[in-house]
Amino acid sequence: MDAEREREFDRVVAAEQRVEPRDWMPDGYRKTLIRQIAQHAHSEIIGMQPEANWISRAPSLRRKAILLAKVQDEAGHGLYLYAATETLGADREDLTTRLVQGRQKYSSIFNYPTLTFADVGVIGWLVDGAAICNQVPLCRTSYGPYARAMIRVCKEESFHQRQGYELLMTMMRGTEAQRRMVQDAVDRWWWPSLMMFGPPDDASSNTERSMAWRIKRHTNDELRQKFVDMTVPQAEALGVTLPDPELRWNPERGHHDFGQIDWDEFWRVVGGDGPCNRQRVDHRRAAHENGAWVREAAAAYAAKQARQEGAA
Ligand code: BYC
Repeated sequence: MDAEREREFDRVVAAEQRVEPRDWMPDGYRKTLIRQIAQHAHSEIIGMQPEANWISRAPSLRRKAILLAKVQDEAGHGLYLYAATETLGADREDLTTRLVQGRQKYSSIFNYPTLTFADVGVIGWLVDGAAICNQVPLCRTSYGPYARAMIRVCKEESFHQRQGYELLMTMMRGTEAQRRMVQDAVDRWWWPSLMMFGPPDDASSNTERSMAWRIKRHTNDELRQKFVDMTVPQAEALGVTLPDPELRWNPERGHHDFGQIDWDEFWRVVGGDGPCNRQRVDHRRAAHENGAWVREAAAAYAAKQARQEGAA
């Protein structure tokens, strides 16, 4: 029976159809999806912190409104993604507990500090740019609820990226001090942005299996290369220098070559020892604890509604 169901699952995946929550799926497929989608959801929620740091200090009402809307979008993305994990049988409370206990990962990128307002622009341009590169192919991922969530997430991420680029363009047309601020932010965020795509293919434990299941549609190195190729002309248009002396066009490969990424730094940050890991997780834990009364009130209200509907 299982062999028959597995054949049907393989057929659906090979035919580029979607696997849906009620369909049979191998345990490993379900576990991999829960791992990846939960990490992705955690990244969206933790990712609210570095930018929210600047909401109260945004330089104008317009920039404050834009930043507020963007950070709210990230919360929405986290919620769609947690909802997608629930369709696989995961429990949201359990996932949050694993995150705050350091038993589940979130993206390395959000463990770096946002030191100036230019960081808001650079996060939009580079971090959201990298996120788009990684997530557009996930609109074709084999699991239906994840693929559908990604379509909306990517539309919103495109706005985020454009707001970052527009912010930086504005600063680059400003004073010399503003231009220096932008360049300093680019210098600090470039390498961590390249690390977002994950370890090199030969050190990526999950890629082969995830590609076979069509959860991932490209390898980490393929997407990283695509991001570099896409970003170089944008940096030129902006008038900033990407901090890599080895970055240059390679006509034979038809791609840009780039320097060696500091993988020791990556693994340190992923392992919990980056500049802001402790602060990010502590803040998340405190927000969860402080929000307990909201969850209790919502549950009490839902129970009351159910009682009233039962009595009617
Ligand atoms: N940070 O076998 P691999 C966003 C872990 S964007 C931390 O290649 P996989 C946002 C990996 O989990 C950011 N950990 O893994 C943007 C694995 O450990 P486990 C979130 C990382 O899953 C703007 C181990 O290293 N995006 O949210 O095949 C504003 C070996 O890696 C990282 C997504 O999550 C990293 N950078 O490939 C606000 C997109 N990279 O789990 C928010 C969906 C790797 O075996 N996720 N690790 O213990 C993916 O596409 C894939 O999960 C990845 C990694 C490409 C990230």
